[in-house]
Amino acid sequence: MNITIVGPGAIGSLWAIKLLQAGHNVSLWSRATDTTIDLSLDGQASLPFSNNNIEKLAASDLVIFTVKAWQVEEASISLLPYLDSDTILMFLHNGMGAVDKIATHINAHPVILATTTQAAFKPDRYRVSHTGLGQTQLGAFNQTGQQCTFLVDVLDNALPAVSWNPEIKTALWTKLAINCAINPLTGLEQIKNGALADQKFEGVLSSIIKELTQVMQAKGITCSFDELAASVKQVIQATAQNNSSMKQDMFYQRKTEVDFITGYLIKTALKHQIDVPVNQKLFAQVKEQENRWNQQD
Ligand code: KPL
Repeated sequence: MNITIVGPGAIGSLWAIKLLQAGHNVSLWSRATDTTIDLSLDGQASLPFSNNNIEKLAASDLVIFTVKAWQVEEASISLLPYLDSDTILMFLHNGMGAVDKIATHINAHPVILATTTQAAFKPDRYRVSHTGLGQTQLGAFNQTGQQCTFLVDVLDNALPAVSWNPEIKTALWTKLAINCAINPLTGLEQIKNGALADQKFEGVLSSIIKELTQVMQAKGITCSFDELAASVKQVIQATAQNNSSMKQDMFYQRKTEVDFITGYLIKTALKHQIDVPVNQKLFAQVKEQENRWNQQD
């Protein structure tokens, strides 16, 4: 297939290399002005990718957006004029709500939502480390997206395990819950994910998860406090050595994804008239820091 990866950060670069190695024509679209970008995975020989090539973009059968949630709107709308309506658009990022915002612009295309537990790290622009094996789930955002189940084979062949989830919203909400529990706390405290296993975080984590359970149940998602708490605990253990994406963004004083993580939870809670004071407080604390950096610029 002809595939373009938009936003080759750690996860995007990992997919780019794996898809190229699986025999696909893969190109990149990024903020860098270089026409070629060399990427090397886990110390292997570098592979050259063309970057920001309009002909390759226009010939894409599949465009995978691995930009941050807050970049989805700008990144996708600017590229749509170059794409055929049968080009499949796939979105893979933390948080929820970003794709809903652009639904009317993209609905002519088959659209796929994805979530992954693959872990990758990019120490610099050219090197990628695959730091944890995980699973990727795909699901349809719209009706034509439902005809794209064949993508499971394409992607699984390149970077297993990939599966189709007819209830992708449930998987996205579960990942959102994990991010609501881990990201703001690790960002504000500047600690690794594993530090949240300390007893001193038990109370706050339990309150975050209680609020999440209420909102998810109001949305019709089948889940219980115990199940969510077990998932959060499992991810804290499995990613104990990780610096969460929000910890890194806050360390480098970059814009975070909090609007699409805790912010999305708060918006949904409001619609269902559910109080989420603990998540609200964490949201306000992260936003306060973001606003402070903006004022410094
Ligand atoms: O998705 C993550 C993130 O850092 O954004 C988790 C699952 C918390 C792993 O670090």
